[in-house]
Formats: sequence, structure tokens, C-alpha cells
Amino acid sequence: MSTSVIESKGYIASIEAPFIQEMAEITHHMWELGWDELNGGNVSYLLDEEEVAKYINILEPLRVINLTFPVTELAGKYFIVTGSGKYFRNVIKDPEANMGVLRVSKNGESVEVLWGLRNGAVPTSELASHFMSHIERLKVDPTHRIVLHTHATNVIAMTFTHDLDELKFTKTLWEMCTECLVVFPDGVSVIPWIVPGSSEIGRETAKKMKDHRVVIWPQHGIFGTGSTMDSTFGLVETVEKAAIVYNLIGGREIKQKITDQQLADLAKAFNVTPKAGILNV
Ligand code: 2HA
Ligand code: ZN
Repeated sequence: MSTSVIESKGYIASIEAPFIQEMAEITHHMWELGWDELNGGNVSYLLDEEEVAKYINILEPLRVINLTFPVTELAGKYFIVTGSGKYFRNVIKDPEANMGVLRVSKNGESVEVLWGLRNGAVPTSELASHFMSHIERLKVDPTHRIVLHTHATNVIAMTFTHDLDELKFTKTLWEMCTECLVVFPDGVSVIPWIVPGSSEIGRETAKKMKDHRVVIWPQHGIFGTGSTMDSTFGLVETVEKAAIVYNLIGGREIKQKITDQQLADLAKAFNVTPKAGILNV
């Protein structure tokens, strides 16, 4: 934290912060895809203190919001998050009203709002799932930064007609497009239907995050995680693409498909290890 930032308070307009721009762009893009109707979807992005301090006054929090689920593991960490009840459609028009930059308090029991969430807005209703997922992903991947939840249309549709066993679900997705196994060799996980916004769905999602980057919420949507906005969105986009193909095929007769041996050959060629228990080779 340089003194010039403290003394001058001459912050470069916060709105120009690359992390605010990235959030505004991705929410707009997902809204355009039709995935985030109304207030559907939420994104959280773990930020470096130095990066935040370049654009935002980190010394004078605007207010404090208590958490119903303590997250001591995240104490002192900075996030930009979408706001509860806010529409992805509106983020790009007014980032400061629809998103917020937060710092988790030292005891992990509250967050300080440093920027945004104007007019008393609060962080996403799925903050429990986001924070608990960040905790688990950081344990297995120190480069982890992003949790992205969206109502990807075809993934939702697929959870009506496909078996929800996650090994079977993963295998079908791998079979739908050749790139899938290479993009998510770790597969996707699926939790049971649970009331959204609850700590319970947060805990169940986070349990899966110990060994998956993608968690599907049946009849609701998808959680994707990653180190960058590009890789996280790309992962979700690839799962959704496979689900589109699955739904396009519908119940029609399949005349040929990628065999297990071909999937194994693909994994070898691209040097990835397919999640165990799926391929019969
Ligand atoms: O309203 O997507 O899961 C935001 C949501 C809840
Ligand atoms: Zn949702």
C-alpha cells in the first residue's frame, strides 16, 4: 500500500479497474447468452490487495455486513462479487450499484464493503456457496480465483432427462464433443436438488469442489471455478456446448459415437488423465 494512494486519494476512477471491467464484460456476455434471466447467476473473484488498492480506498470501509457462515480461512481476502437481487443485464450500465468489492474481516465473521453495492445492496444470495467453494479450491489450487454460477440453459435441461449419477453425466458430456475430455478430464460433479441460497447447498457444493472444478445443480444451473475469467467461463461454456449437443440429439437414434477407446486415445494424445471409473478400456 503506497502512501501516495493514502494521501492523495487520487484513485484512478474505480470503474477502470481491470477486475471491474472483467466482471462487467462477463456478466453482460452471459446475459446475452440467455443464461442469466432476471437476477439469475452470480460471480465472485478473489483479488490481490495491491491490485485493489490501486483503484479503491481500502482504508475506509463503507460498511460491514455480517455473515451467517464464518469463513476464517478467507480472513483478510479481497473479492469482487455480484449483488443479491441484481440483474446481470444491468451490471455493465452501473457496475457500482450491481457489484461490490469486499474484504473478509480478521475473524471471518463479516465482510467490509470497500466499493459498490450502492444504496444498501448486499452480496449475492449464494455467497455461502461461493466462499465455501473458494476455500476448497484454494486448498487444491493456489492459482484459483473465480467462482461463477449461471443458469446455463442446456445444462439445466439435461438434468431433467439424463441420469444424475456424476460418472454417467460426465461420460455423456465427454461423448458429445471431442474437446470435452481435454477441457474437463476431471469431469463434472452433480449434487442433489437443494434450496438455493442456503448454507446447506454451499456445503454440498464445496464438498464436491475438493476434486472438481464444475458442480451442477439439478434443475437450476452450474458452478464453474478457475484461475482466470477466460478459463472459468471457457470451462462452463464447454460443458454447456456439450449439453446443447445432447439436447439437439434428443431421443433420436445415435448411429455412431466416440468410443471409449477413442476417448482414451484422445486423453493420451493431449496428456490428460480422465477421471477414474468412467472409461471401459
Ligand atoms: O438469484 O442464481 O441461485 C441468483 C441465483 C440464485
Ligand atoms: Zn442460481
